[in-house]
Amino acid sequence: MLKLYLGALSLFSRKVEIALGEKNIPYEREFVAFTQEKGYEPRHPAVLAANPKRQVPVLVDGDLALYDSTVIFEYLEELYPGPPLYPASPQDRARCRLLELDADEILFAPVRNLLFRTEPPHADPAIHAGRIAAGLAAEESLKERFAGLDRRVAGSIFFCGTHLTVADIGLFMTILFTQRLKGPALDPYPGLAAWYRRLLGRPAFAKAAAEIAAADRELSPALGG
Ligand SMILES: N[C@@H](CCC(=O)N[C@@H](CS)C(=O)NCC(=O)O)C(=O)O
Repeated sequence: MLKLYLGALSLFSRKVEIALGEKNIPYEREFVAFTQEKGYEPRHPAVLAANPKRQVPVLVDGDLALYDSTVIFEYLEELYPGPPLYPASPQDRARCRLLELDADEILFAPVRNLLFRTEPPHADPAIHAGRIAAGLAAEESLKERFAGLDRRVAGSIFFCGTHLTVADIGLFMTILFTQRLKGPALDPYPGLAAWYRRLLGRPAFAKAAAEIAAADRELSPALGG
C-alpha cells in the first residue's frame, strides 16, 4: 500500500491527497509534526531519509520513496492512468504542466507574504509593520493574477481542456491558501469563483478543504477561527 507523509497545513501535501482521491487510489497516511511556532521541527525521520529538501509531501511505495508533489503526480499518473490528470496531446500536457508550475511557484510567491497572518505578531513592531505592508502589496498582485485567471477560465469548466488536471489541483490549492490567509475575495472574478466552487463540490477537494479548516482551528488561532 502507498504511504503518504503529509502536513495538515501543507499545501503541497494536500495537492497529492486530492490526486489520490480523484484517482481513487488506496493509501495510508501519516501526519508529520507541525506548529506555527516551530514549523516542521522536529523533522519526521521518514522525511529526512527520503527528501534532501527535508520537506513534505513524501510518498513511499515499497522501496521507492518520492518527494515533490509534481514528481509524485507523474508517478501516480503512470501507476494509475485512469482517470487521467493530464491532457492527451503533448502540447496540452506541456501547457498544463506550466500552469501547475505557475500555481506552485509564481502564484504562490505573493501567498508567502500572507503566511505571517497565521503566526503570532512579531515581537519587533517594525518587523510586524513591514510584514503587514508586504501582505497588502501581495494582495494587490493577487488581484491582478485573479483577473487574468478569471479571463483564462471564463467559459470553461477546467483550466486545461475538457477534464480535471494537475493544473486545476495546483491552482485550487494555492487559491485556497489565499482564502484561508484572508487574501482578496474571489467574488469579483465570477469565472474563477465558479470554477473554485465547482471543484469544492468534488469529494477529494471538499475533504482537503474541510481538513485544512479543522487544522487551522486547532493550530492557527491568529486566523481568528
Ligand atoms: N516543491 C515542493 C514543495 C514542498 C514544500 O514546500 N513543502 C513544505 C510544506 S507545504 C515544507 O515541507 N516546508 C518545510 C521546509 O521547507 O523546510 C512540492 O511540490 O512538494
